[in-house]
Amino acid sequence: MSGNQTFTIIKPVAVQKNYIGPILHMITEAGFRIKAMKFTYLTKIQAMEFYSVHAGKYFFEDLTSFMSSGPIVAAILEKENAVEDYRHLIGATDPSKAEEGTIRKLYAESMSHNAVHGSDSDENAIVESDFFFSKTERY
Ligand code: DGI
Repeated sequence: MSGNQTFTIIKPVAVQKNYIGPILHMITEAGFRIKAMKFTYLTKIQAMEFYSVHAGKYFFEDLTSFMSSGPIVAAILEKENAVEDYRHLIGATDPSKAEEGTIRKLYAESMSHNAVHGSDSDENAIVESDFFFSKTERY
């Protein structure tokens, strides 16, 4: 994978509220191309592995329970400067601090139910994409 890709998850609460369409629309309108995508879910153990960097933090139990509470959409997105531009499109982790027009400002409920995930570095984009997608599942 090149540095032009990032990885995203549409989180359980956003899927449950029928925001998949509007969120994907914002993603494609912003110029990202979808290179891989699946409707899937995380078990509790998989959620703990995916977010292992946060193990031991006070919100880890809530975070991993939430992320394994229902279906999600996982996707690999491509665009020049993908990681940084996607972090800008999704907005701050805490939606009350997210800029107007960002995905989290529009569709997130709270810090822990913040609608979407976006990789925070090129390295993590690779690790996270590999967590969900095999070679044959990518274009
Ligand atoms: O990359 P982000 O999702 O913006 O943020 P992150 O990687 O620092 O944290 C991953 C997720 O963990 C985040 O989307 C929501 C949750 N989280 C992070 N910090 C806090 C938190 N949840 C609560 N309740 N409180 C926090 O301080």
